[in-house]
Amino acid sequence: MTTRRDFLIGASAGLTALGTRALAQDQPAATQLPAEMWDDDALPSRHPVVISTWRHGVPANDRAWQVLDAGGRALDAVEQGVRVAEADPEVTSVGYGGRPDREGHVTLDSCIMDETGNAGSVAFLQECMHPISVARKVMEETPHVMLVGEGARRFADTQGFLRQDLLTDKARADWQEWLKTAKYEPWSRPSNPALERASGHDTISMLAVDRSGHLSGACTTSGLAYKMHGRVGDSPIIGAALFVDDEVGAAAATGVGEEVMKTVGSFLIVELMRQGATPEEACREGVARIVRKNPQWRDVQVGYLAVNRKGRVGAYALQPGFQFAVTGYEGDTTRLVDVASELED
Ligand code: SD4
Repeated sequence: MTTRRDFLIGASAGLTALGTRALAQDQPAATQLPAEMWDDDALPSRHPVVISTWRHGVPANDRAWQVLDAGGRALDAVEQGVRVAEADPEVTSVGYGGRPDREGHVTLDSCIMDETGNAGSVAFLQECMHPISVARKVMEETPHVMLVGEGARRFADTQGFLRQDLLTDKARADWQEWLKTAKYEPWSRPSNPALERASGHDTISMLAVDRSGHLSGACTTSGLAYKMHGRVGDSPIIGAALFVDDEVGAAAATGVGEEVMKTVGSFLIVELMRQGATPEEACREGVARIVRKNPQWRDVQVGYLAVNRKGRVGAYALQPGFQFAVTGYEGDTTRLVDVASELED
C-alpha cells in the first residue's frame, strides 16, 4: 500500500513547473514545485491561492490574482478569471471561438459555487459571451440553481447580456472540414499528447481561496467539439465538474464529462478530503473510480484539480498532458504545472 510519504514523493517527482517567463519563450523550464504547495504546515496562513485548468489558465489566473491580491472575494476572482478564457477566440473549447456542436451551434455550459454553498448554473446556453456571469446571476437573482437553453437565454436577456454570435470564422471553417468525415471521437486518446499539450485547449475550471480563507469555484466550456445538439456535459453540473465546501475544500474537473458525471467526481473528491485525504490523494481516487468502472478508461481523458481550505493544492489525470496554472506560491507568479497521470507518457 502507498504511504502518504511515498505518495508525496511520487507527486513532486512527477511534476515540473513552468514560470510565465518560460511560457512566453515557449521553453519549459523545469523547476521543483515549492514544498508548501503540497504541505499544509508550510503554507503561510491567510495567503490566497488560485488554480485553474490548462495553459489558458495562466492569463485567467493572472486576472483572478488581481482580485485576490487586492483583498477581493474568491467568488469575484473566479468569475473574473474564467471570463478571460470565455472572451478569447484562440481558446477553442470555451465561449467565444469555441467549437460548435455537429449542427454548427456553439452551446455553453457553466457553473459557479461560493463559500456559503450557493450555486448557479446554465446549460445549453447560446449567443452569450459570458455564461459564467449568467450562472452567477442565476445564483444571486433567482430562487433556482440551473437554467437551460432558451429559458437561460431569455433570463440572460433580462439581465442585460447581449446576444452575440460566438462562432468565429476559424471555428466555422474547422467545423466544415469536420463535416467531410463527421467522425465523432471525443473519447479517443490524443494521438500526440505533446501536441495536445501545446494547443492547451479544454474547459476552464478555476478554484480560489481568498485572503479571508474562503473558497469559490467556477467552470465554463463550450463542451466537447461536434457533440450532439442538446448534449450537456459535466461542466454545469454541481458536484460533477465543480464542488465547493468552505469547511473542507473545493474540486473541479476537465475532460470527458460523461465519465465525470457518472462518478460525481468533484463531490467525491471534496468528501474524500473531508475524511482526511490530501487534495492529490483525493484526485487520484476520483480518477481510480473511473478506472474501476470503465474498461475503456485508457481512451478517455479526465483531469481533476483540488484545493483544501488551507490552500494546499493537488491534481491527477487519466492521461498525460493535463496541466494546471497555479498562483499564490513563490513570489505569486503564475506557474504552469504538468500533472501526474494514470497512463504514462
Ligand atoms: C464536457 N468537460 O463538456 C467538458 C469538456 C471538456 O475536454 O472539459 N473537454 O464534457
